[in-house]
Amino acid sequence: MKQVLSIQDLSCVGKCSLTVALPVLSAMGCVCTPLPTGILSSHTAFPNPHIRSLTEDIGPTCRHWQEIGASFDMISVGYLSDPQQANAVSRVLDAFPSRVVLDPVLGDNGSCYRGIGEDHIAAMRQLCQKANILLPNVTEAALLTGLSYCQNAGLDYCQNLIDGLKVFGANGLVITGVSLSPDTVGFVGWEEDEIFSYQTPKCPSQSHGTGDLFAAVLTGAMAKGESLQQAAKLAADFVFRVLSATKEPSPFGADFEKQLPFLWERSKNS
Ligand code: PXL
Repeated sequence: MKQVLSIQDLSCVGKCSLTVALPVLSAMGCVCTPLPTGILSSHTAFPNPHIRSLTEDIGPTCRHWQEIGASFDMISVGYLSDPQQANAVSRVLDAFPSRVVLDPVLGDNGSCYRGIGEDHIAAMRQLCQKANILLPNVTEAALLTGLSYCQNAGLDYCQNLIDGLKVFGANGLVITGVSLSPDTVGFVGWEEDEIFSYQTPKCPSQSHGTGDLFAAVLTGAMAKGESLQQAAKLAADFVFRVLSATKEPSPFGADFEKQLPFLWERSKNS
């Protein structure tokens, strides 16, 4: 089975990060090894979460993995609990060479998530240089490149974001949350000098954690041999199904569980 290392937080309340990556990757027939960057009582859209950063534990954990011969086909990186963590994560990527999908979790809808400041953005820029695939939303692409945020991102604006992101050296980019017409949402990507895009109908209920669902599906599909474009399309189709079946937009997260059989069906032969 394909081995995926998922480096991001464990937020206990509010489905996101590891609490969605683990079930999604299992449903895709991959083994998901979690490396929690921190444990939070909830994600940061709830006020005043209790946060324990696990920066100090990352090095010893990886040294043990090296002793026992662990290895990974793909590594997915998401939310960091503090900016200093970027160095520790960078060393993990050096210790376990494999393809790296980095979702530079910094913000959404034009603003930073609670607790994310300039030092965090600078640290994420450093880490971006270690990624094969970058997976920002429009807000994160703007924060990383220094371009101003534009809510109604058209293809020209996305092209500017892509040009700015190419500087980090990844060989593939997917910008999520791009609405190319009033009733649709999806992604614009770049790989091997080709720009590609894909849209699904926009659902009234936007929910927390959908970027993390997208990242998990994309990583699992690539681990199983799909191209970046095909993997991103499967991720967008999955998020659309999840949001279509989610009754209420909620910080507690989207109801992805009932859609896991779709992923199993789509992944079982690859
Ligand atoms: O879904 C992105 C995310 C991940 N992890 C934590 C978050 C957020 C977004 O708010 O707070 C802890």
